[in-house]
Amino acid sequence: MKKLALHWQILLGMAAGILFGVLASQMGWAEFVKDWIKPFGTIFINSLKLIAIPLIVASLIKGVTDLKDISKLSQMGGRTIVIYIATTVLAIVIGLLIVNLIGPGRGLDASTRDSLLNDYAADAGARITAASAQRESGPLQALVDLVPENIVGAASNNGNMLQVIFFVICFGIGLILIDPKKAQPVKDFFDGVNEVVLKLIDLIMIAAPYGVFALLAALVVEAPSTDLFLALFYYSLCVLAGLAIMIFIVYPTLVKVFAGRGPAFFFRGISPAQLLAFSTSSSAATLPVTMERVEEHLGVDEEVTSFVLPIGATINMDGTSLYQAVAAVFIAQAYGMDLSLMTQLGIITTALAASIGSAAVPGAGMVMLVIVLGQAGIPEAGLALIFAVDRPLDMCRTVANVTGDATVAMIVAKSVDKLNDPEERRLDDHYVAA
Ligand code: DAS
Repeated sequence: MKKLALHWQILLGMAAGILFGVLASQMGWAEFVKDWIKPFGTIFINSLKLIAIPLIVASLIKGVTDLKDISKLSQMGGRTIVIYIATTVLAIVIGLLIVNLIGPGRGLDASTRDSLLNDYAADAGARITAASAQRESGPLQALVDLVPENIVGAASNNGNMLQVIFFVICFGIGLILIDPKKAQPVKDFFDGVNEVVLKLIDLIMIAAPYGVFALLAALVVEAPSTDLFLALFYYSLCVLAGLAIMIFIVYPTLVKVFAGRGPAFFFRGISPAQLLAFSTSSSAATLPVTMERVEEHLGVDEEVTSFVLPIGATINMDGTSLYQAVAAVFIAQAYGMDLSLMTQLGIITTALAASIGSAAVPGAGMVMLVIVLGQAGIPEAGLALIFAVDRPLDMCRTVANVTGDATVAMIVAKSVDKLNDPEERRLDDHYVAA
């Protein structure tokens, strides 16, 4: 029997996981799921995160040294950052339009609001502390944080991949500048590492359906009660509507107009990475698969993916920035505050900064939301209002983050004439070949 395409395998794993989670909740097997199923989901995510750093190092060195001259690096880098900022600002504006149009916070009744504030105040407090620690720094802190004092320490703190990327780009530039005879063995070594890592991704992805089964079964068992979703229904609807506009309208349009590829081709290529982003809520864990899909199935040359995608996974979070804009205005509405146009325009810059600063791990977007709230004078305790539904929304905004990165990679590749016709090889055959 012909093997199912990878995205169908993952979808099957997700559906089975959700069904088993519901059954486990009904049958009182929650402890069993937590002790004997959830660990396999954790192992799956950790194996993807484990492979992310070696992949970034090997592919980025290959990508930078293949550029041959540094001017192309700065040209591609500049273009990438500009497009990333443009798509993030667009996402925030879409979020602000939707949340002002629907006004979800105005409908929240006071008793629900107060019970949410009480129930989740402790958790919100912890997040506020975490974020305010990050906020204490000066205006140039982000620049200072770029340069690690210790590369091993930077590589181990996977929330801050930018330091690894910064070091590897410097290393690649150094390789371009030295005697080619001396550089070649180093380049060959990293080419080999790159091939090994890509093969390891194939092997890890064989476990994908089982990994997402475990992740979603555990998630369903641990999900908060449904009445909280009803209380925050309109708020969740605003976030999901905005994310859907980005994922199903904005990105396919950008890919069609600026990369000349149709929506069917785009979604068929990127869907396994989107499903993984949904299941793991982590752009960092999904990055190895995003890179494989964008390279092998969307035709983007490795010179571009190795540069654009690792940076995108850390600083380009369109889904997160849209969510932060909606959440900030929702909380203000719930407190009966009317934000002026100037304050809302200010939210555009703070949500842009907060999404750039958000690490590519689950829940990072909500931690950084405190910066947006603080700047707009919105009570930070309001974080407690949205805590209950954050995880499902995190899953969806991570899909938008990953889809946005793939979109920009295709646009940049097209603009530097590095968008090839992808090999006929379908991913599932490729994985089977592993
Ligand atoms: N989960 C984050 C990511 O990995 C996004 C977020 O928390 O908003 O992209």
